[in-house]
Amino acid sequence: MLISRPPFIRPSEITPYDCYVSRRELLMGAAAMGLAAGLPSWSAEAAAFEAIPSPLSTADEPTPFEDITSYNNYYEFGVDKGDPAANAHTLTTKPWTISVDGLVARPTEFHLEDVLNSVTLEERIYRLRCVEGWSMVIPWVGFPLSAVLSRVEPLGNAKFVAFETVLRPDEMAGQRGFLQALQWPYVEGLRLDEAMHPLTILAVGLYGETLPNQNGAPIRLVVPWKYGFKSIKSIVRISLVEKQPETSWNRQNPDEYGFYSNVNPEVDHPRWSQATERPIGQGGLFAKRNPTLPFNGYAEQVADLYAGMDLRVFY
Ligand SMILES: Nc1nc2c(c(=O)[nH]1)N[C@H]1C(S)=C(S)[C@@H](COP(=O)(O)O)O[C@H]1N2
Ligand SMILES: [Mo]
Repeated sequence: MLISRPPFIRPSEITPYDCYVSRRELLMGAAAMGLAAGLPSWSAEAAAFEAIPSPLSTADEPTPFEDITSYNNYYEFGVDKGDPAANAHTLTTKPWTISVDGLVARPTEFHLEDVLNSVTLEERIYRLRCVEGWSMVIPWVGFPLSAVLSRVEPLGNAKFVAFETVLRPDEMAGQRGFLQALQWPYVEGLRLDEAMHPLTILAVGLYGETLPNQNGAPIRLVVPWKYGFKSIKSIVRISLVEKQPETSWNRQNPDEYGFYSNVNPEVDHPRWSQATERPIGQGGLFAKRNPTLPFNGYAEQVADLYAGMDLRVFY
């Protein structure tokens, strides 16, 4: 079962969304009174996810849980939007270790549980905007990537951060066989200042629950001002490097996908416009399209990172 629920409510009586809303209200009230740390756990599994609501969240209404967990991109489990929900249960996510290495004073292999015990989990409601023209608003549970990076002490010559997804063809159907959609493992990268930005998080849950496998369990990146494909899933390695690292989609199709991948309504994808987006979970294919905002609505916080750069060249 992907979802843990309070033990005293039968699963048939609630949806995860109802559960989330009531717990969120409880936490909001508790956070306002400075009490969040003292709340009772709902269950052993959910105990880690008494996340404190973050002021960095958008005020937009979250996309329904069912849509967030059934309309996915995770090519290790197939190329259709429904494939990850159908196939990703084959990935073992416990135990899980993440190597943080490269140009750092203290290269470390972290056990995920140890990381979770040492950080404050926050609920961050961020917009995920996909290059194919759809968007979702997702209540992630996570913590700043900077919390992990500062622990390994990046050296002065570290300029970029490279990320790697697990390589496990035995457990990932899309990594087996003849026709490979991408080169494995899936890799991504950020400039060090982008990686250290407070909006950049590692997510371990959504809607207050453990991250479902199809959404990148047990730990995935979320960079809210960039297109969804930068948000690499099921991370096992984070390396501090001097040169701009390779990224999966750029390697596959460099004309369509650049290293920066900032959401930019003024720069079209070569095959379609990026000016509007279709919100998932609001009336299907007939939903009203919304105008796409520069940096996905986070311009005030992140535009400075790109001062003086021509974002048509660095797309
Ligand atoms: N390892 C891995 N990470 C990945 C992908 C992938 O295929 N493999 N797809 C990316 C793309 S294209 C998108 S839009 C987002 C989708 O995240 P979601 O399924 O949680 O909405 O994950 C990104 N991270
Ligand atoms: Mo995507």
